[in-house]
Amino acid sequence: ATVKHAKPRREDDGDRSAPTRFAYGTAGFRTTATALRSTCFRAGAFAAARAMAHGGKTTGMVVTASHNPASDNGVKLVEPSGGTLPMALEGVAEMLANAEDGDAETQVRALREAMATAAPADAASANASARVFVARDTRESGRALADATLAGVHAMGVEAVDRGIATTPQLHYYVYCANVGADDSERAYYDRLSAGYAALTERDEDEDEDDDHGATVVIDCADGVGGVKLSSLGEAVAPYGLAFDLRNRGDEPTSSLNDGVGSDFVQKGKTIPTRGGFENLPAGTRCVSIDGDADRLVYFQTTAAGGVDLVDGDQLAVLIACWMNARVKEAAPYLNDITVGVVQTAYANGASTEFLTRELGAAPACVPTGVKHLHHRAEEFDIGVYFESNGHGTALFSPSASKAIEDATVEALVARDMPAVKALLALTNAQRVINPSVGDAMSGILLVEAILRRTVKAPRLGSFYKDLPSRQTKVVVADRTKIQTFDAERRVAEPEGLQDAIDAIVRASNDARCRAFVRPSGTEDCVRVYVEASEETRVEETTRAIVRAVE
Ligand code: 16G
Ligand code: ZN
Repeated sequence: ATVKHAKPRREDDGDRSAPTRFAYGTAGFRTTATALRSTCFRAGAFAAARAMAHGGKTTGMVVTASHNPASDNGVKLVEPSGGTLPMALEGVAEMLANAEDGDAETQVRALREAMATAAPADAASANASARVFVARDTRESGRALADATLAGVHAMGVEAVDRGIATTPQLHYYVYCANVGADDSERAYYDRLSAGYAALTERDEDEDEDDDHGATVVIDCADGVGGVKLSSLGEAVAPYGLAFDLRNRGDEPTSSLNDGVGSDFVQKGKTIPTRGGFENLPAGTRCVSIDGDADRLVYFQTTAAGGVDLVDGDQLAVLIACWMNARVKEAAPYLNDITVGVVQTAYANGASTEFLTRELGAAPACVPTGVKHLHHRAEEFDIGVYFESNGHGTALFSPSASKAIEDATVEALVARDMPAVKALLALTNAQRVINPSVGDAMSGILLVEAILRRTVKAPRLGSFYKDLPSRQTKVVVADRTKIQTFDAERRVAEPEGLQDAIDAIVRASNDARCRAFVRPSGTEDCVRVYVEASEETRVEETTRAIVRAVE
């Protein structure tokens, strides 16, 4: 069958005759579902080529457009480590996706031949063991696009495994397990996470059982894949006293993916989901919203006025990093030179940055928007916690930190230093709750719930610091690529004069805590303006002035 290459949305508004290009963007190829068939076929072939290039490993592809509308779709590629595509290879993937129309099959044949000549000696054996796992979210277009992907993998002579419907982090986890020789089944995923949760929340004999009434958390599943998957996870954790009350599971006539529901809606609008009966919950109810592929989460508490106290990614990073840091300190005599570091983006509320700097004794690292940048930087820490304000994030333990924790546990046990043993076991069990490949909403919920339950004076979520008022605004311009930034998107390099204008506006606000930046979106045709200040009105004035400067 020949696969037609339909035209995706054009990025260049200027020259109508110029070919439209697919860009890998901040998180994979993403556009209207109908334009994606041939891209999926080629991306499948590319994932197969990656499996071969690694000498016959398993790679993966997820068909999803995350928090975007139901009519969109996209693909994300997964490396054998379970991680995302190395940035250096995005260009190659783009070349393949943008190759001339009509003959995807010919190009795939060429790619296949190129692979064979690149490593002629072991090409045959690499071919034999190479595999690609393909999964999709619940979008209607998913089945056909997964089929196109599987066909692309087959065209390379590589085994294609249809993993059905899965969250993005699940598929990453399956790929990771397949390559380290661990059980890559869905069952094993729930078993690992729930066993980790059980171990992390287990009470000692001398602790008062009466203190522990278990916990219930209300979850807005965004009418997406989380609806099904969280119900399986819920069954696995129920015996350990954690109950999920799942709303917006995508199984009702009114269900509509990411539409007035989900983490993007709740975080951007600072408001409760429009469906799922959140308005009827008692004030102070602990709730979570995830997105359409379950790789991000934000918490919130309902307020008496029907609003939300948002606990965004910045707040979650603080909760997790401070908890880890406290355990590291408790284990201090046995666990030397292990530091907990946090990675943020320019969007992180200044109050969170100040708080973390004080608590951890060092300023968090700041990197450009997009999970790949945060993840990469977090790997440089012993224990690296990263979150975007929008809820993408996780905690990473370096291999040497994991080893140091193991060794220290033995030493502390020998010394019968039980408080230290307890702290070290908590760090070990936290690693079992955490999906080791990528940030994962399901795993994040278990970690946060366990931390809240294990902390004697449980902090009210979101009570660490008070957010500075802030605002994000979209500005549509003729050509957003004219704006170039540096210093982790905090400063504009081009067009000339714009940064000076922003600086002058911020200075004129006469507010020492006023901060602003401008960056071109990586996912939409617009420029984003972020402003924070100590007062709402200051934020508004400053935003208005900067928008004028950008236009
Ligand atoms: C993508 C990114 C997200 C980022 C957002 C920014 C991943 C998995 N997703 O959704 O991290 O916050 O883009 O969008 O990396 P923007 O460039 O349009 O502001
Ligand atoms: Zn997502």
